[in-house]
Amino acid sequence: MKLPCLLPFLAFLALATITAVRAAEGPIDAKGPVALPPEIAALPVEQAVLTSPPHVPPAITRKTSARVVVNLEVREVVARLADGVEYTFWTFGGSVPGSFIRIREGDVVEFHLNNHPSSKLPHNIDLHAVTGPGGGAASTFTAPGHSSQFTFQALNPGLYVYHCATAPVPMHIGNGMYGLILVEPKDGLPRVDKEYYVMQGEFYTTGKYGEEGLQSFDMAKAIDERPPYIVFNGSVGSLVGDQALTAKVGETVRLYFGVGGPNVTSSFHVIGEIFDRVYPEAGLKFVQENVQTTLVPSGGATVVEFKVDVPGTFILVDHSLTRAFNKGALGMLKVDGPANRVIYSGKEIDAVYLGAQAVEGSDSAKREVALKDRIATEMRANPVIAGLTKEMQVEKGKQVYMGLCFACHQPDGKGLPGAFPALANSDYMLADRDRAVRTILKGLTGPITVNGQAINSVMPPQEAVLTDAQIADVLTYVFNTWGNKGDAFNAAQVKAIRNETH
Ligand code: HEC
Ligand SMILES: [Cu+2]
Repeated sequence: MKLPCLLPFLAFLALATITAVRAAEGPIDAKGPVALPPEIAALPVEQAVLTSPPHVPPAITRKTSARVVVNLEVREVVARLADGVEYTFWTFGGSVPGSFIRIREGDVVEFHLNNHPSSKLPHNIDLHAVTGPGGGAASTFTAPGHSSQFTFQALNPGLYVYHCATAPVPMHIGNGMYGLILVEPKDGLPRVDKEYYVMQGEFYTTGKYGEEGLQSFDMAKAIDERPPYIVFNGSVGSLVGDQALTAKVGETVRLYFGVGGPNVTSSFHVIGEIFDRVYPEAGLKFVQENVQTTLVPSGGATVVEFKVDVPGTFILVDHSLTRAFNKGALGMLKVDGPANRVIYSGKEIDAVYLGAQAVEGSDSAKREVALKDRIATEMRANPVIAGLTKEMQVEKGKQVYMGLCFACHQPDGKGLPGAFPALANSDYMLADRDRAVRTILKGLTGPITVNGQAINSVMPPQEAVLTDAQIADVLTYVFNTWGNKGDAFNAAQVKAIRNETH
């Protein structure tokens, strides 16, 4: 279903919501600020600090209540969902999840929901921290270019989800309208070294996972609960590489983790760590210790704490693992610092193991390769497209290289003396293109000389790991990087060598 054809439907539902709210609450016309009792009117007023994920506002140090003013802006923004994939997110504060709000038990919150004039739709907010109709939704239905205000007192400490509750609610949540609000207990939380904000949510795109271009919301997939994407912090890769969470050995890390949904629960786990403490379901009264995986419901949250004892990369996942490895629910925590060989030895032995040689592709995968070959042949006839294709292959090949080859040949292609030969300016590689293809497919053993350096080692075969296209891409990359120059490789060439008999 495309957005334009949904609009009349939405307008109808919006009207239906207004009508429903009117029925439940009387007229929704703003009544003007409620006269506050003197003890509340006398509270000191402060502006809430809001942060976008993965950041968390500073801990609250005051020991008494305040009147906290929250200004949250709804914006509809086009942003990256995955590489080459864009999505029109509806956001609280411009990010998915929305801005993190931090208040203290007993605070009186003056909440302003501002809907940006460029928004196409009305929105509201249901904060699970609110005691009152709709968690605030009944008082915050806000048209584009309007602002609503209501006031609530935070009675219960805990970490709470907030979300848009405008019809159709699953669509508003499914487009990214959720976030967390922390109500700190009166005595505060124990001190930790690092705090981070992570939320899981799924996206029901019309296209399948990875299908490029601007994607829109697919209501049928949402009803069937078949999301192509299940991600942390609003996109695939939001917490990997340069954007990974960080900590130092010896530090204690606290994660505020929530699930926006709209439907899918999370088996939240950090690979290589044990949660020293979990506040189950994010009530802040009871602590469970030594937990491997904690279940977080849709529209729910948890708080986990752990000390990081050894350096390395720890992987945040939904332990329903195809969600992590095939749909995006994967993040990283990079820990720096000295190793502790007693707690974790590191790799003790590395022996050569040559795995299964070739894996049969499915019929349709083969057909896809054949079709891609035909398209490639057609495109090579066009010099402009051929030039662009090569550039694209270099980019795709770089991803293959950085996911696999770099570990041995190094990111700069210079190799490691005595262990891994150079690919940058390699006379050996550049001299024979077919041999380069064969090296990747079948591996390479025995003595060779690269730029005058003798080497006699083992390169594992990649024919079971990489497709013909990936091999063509990675070779196009290494033949056109670090000063190397050469033509593009194509999948047909690789395929011919893959099938050659000796
Ligand atoms: C596990 C380590 C390892 C990985 C991963 C690896 N190689 Fe190699 N590669 C080697 C070693 C070792 C040699 C030398 C083999 C020998 O001594 O006969 C080599 C040789 C080569 C050569 C020929 C020698 C030269 O320097 O020109 C090329 C080309 C090459 N590798 C490319 C790649 C590409 C591209 C990838 C990724 C698809 C890759 N390798 C992945 C270890 C590796
Ligand atoms: Cu909304």
